[in-house]
Amino acid sequence: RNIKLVEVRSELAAGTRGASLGIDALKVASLGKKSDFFTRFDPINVPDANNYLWKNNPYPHAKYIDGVHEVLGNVHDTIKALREEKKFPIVLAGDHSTAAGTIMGIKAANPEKRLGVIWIDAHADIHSPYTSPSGNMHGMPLGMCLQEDNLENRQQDPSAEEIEYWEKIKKIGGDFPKIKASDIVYIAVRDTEEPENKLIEKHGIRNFTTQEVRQKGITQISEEALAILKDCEQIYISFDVDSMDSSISVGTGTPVPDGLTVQEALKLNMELIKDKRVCCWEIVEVNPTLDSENIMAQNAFEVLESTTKSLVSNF
Ligand code: DIR
Ligand code: MN
Ligand code: MN
Ligand code: MN
Repeated sequence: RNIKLVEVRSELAAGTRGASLGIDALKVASLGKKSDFFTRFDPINVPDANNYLWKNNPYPHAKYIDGVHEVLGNVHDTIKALREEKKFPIVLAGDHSTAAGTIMGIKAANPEKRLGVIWIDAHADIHSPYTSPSGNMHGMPLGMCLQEDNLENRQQDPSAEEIEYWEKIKKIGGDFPKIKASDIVYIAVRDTEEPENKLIEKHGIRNFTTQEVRQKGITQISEEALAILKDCEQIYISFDVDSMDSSISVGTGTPVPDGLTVQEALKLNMELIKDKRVCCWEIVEVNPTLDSENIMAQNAFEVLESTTKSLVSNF
């Protein structure tokens, strides 16, 4: 595969500051492990909009939505261009909202191809400004791609300006749903809110729990996950490092217990990425400011390096 490394120093959409430093923490981790991983790539840097952090932010139900809109547009443009060149983007990002830009770019490059998503995360990230309890937009990327407001389970009252930006974001890459809810597979999701649960139930979105991963083993879980996406012609894998257990996931904004071990996460990604339909892989939410020993980045780097090696035979 023709890999292109993409760096997105996003952080506006996380609840805790510092995720934009995650990429550099991964690089520090690679040096500690004496790995030549980063010397092999000439990465593309997607412009962030972190200057919005110092602007007035009057959007409590969709925090920094003006800046998030700008970053997602940039991510979309980059990923679309790479996919048109048949490149395989490996995306290193900060907060998880960027995954929506990635999905929109993949879809825009090949609108006729049905796109499946494997979402490895402690969280379902399927909120909208009408349902999010926090207003943090890293909890909304799948809602953006589905063009799903989930008004039946409305709990918030976003302003006209917030809604205007939300409508613009959902249209990046074209005014249509980029994926079908039934083409989402969750792995290790274990911290959701009620409006999300209702949507997951309504669409019958499958979640493979940590316990199920452990019981059935990586090979079987991968087979089952890919079988759910059997009618999809391309697959995107999104790896939020908080899918890993909170004992490992110190350096991330929202750690949750009962998650995957590093070995489980690593083997899972290595196995899934072997499917020829997988066309993009993304790792997000490393935040070294929460982690004096840089443990999170070291573990995340192991997953990144092993998964990339699994993608190319002669690494
Ligand atoms: C929570 C946390 N569901 C929210 N989401 C996170 O604020 O929407 N996603 N941390 O990664
Ligand atoms: Mn996430
Ligand atoms: Mn998460
Ligand atoms: Mn409110």
